[in-house]
Amino acid sequence: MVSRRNFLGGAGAVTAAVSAAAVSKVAMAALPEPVLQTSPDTMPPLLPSTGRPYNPVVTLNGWTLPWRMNHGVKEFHLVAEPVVREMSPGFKAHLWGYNGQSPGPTIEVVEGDRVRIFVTNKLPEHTSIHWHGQRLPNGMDGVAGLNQPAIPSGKTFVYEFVARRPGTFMYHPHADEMTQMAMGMMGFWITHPKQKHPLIDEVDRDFVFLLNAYDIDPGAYTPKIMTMLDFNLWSWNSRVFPGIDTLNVRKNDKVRIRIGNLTMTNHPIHLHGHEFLVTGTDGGPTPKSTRWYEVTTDVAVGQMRQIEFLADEEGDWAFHCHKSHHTMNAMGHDVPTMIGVDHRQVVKQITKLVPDYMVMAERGMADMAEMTMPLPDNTAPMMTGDGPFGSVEMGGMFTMVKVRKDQKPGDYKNPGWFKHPPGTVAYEWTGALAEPARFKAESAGAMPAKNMPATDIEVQVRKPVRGGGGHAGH
Ligand SMILES: [Cu+2]
Repeated sequence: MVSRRNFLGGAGAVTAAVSAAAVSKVAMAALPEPVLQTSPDTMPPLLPSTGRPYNPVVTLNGWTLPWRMNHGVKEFHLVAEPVVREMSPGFKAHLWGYNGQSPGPTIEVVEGDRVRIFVTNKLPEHTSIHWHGQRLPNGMDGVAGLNQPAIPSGKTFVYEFVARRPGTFMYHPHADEMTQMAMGMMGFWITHPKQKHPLIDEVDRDFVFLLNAYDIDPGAYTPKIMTMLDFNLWSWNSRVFPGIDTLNVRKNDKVRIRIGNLTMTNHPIHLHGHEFLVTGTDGGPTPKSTRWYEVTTDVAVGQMRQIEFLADEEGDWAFHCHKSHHTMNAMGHDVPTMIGVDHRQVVKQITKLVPDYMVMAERGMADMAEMTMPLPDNTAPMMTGDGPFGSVEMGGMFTMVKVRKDQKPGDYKNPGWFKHPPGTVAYEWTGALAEPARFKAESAGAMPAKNMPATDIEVQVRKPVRGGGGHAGH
């Protein structure tokens, strides 16, 4: 729901109220009314009501900022402020963002538009906005100290420039950048082409999201801003699975997805079931001769990537970062690997001291998704998400592209789980297994088993088999 300025809810309200008081009411009255978003839902595409027409994008778990047309200039009003962001159901973070949410709203304009952006600072410290990737006058580039004085708390600055080249851009502070980006200040910017462009195809669905990361201790609300690499929440638009909406499309839709990376590491983004082309980068549309099909594309820090594919296979297709630690939620990374270790003697000793002691990960980590160890009040389970066949055992940067033949054009609603045609789901085999095929060399005894190096160290292990594998043979 988009609401007008009246949002000061949640525990971030104290800081917000204090700094908001510093912004004069008279000054605000002359500005375009700042539009606020209080919900983390995906807003349907915002069709342009004034200015040149274009096909709007859909921001995953986000929204597009409406503008006011003032003598041919598109005027937007961004308010930098503390926000409460629901990162997944039941888990809220106290972030900094724009107009009620983190990330801020997507700004959509058309190539050649003159754009004026009012930026009101309701943070407890100064800020600025850098318009990442844009051609603009040097003094509008937003690097505090270099291109402009920083915007003090309580003040409003104006940025104005012509959106010169079509493409995919981002915006973020360039003042106390480490803190402000770790707190969630960022947003997306799309400049649509003003006419048919030889390198920019029209598509049926056009999705955008930012890659961002947070380090929030389980039970806490505020990110640890000093973290450089070991983040525990890998998010898309400040949401973690199962909080990230699915990308719902109609079969045979041409789909574009634009991704920007404002974390501190690269993310190989992987789509199941389809091949895509990288049709655009931070520098604009890619020449056709440079495009090749892929199923994974790496998005490095500070980059934008635009992928396109024909959604011609029905189903619920996983779409995620391929770094497996990035499809996990809050977890410690210093836990030793326990696979194959028989804890039973140790557990007996420990439970004398700690009655509720629970052994983790002696058969792998999959049990983590189902186990019932109590979590602190405010956090996201490490891996979770119920699918039609059980736990999906994922977190973080994971969602699905849902392709359906009966999804209506322009309908972005989640169609539910895919109904598989009979005989098209992997199933348990209960018949006899055929003799394994062997290579000739193996049967000729290239390395007979009796010559295998023996070990005289007795290791207490159990096979990692569900249902407590036997101890026989030791
Ligand atoms: Cu990643």
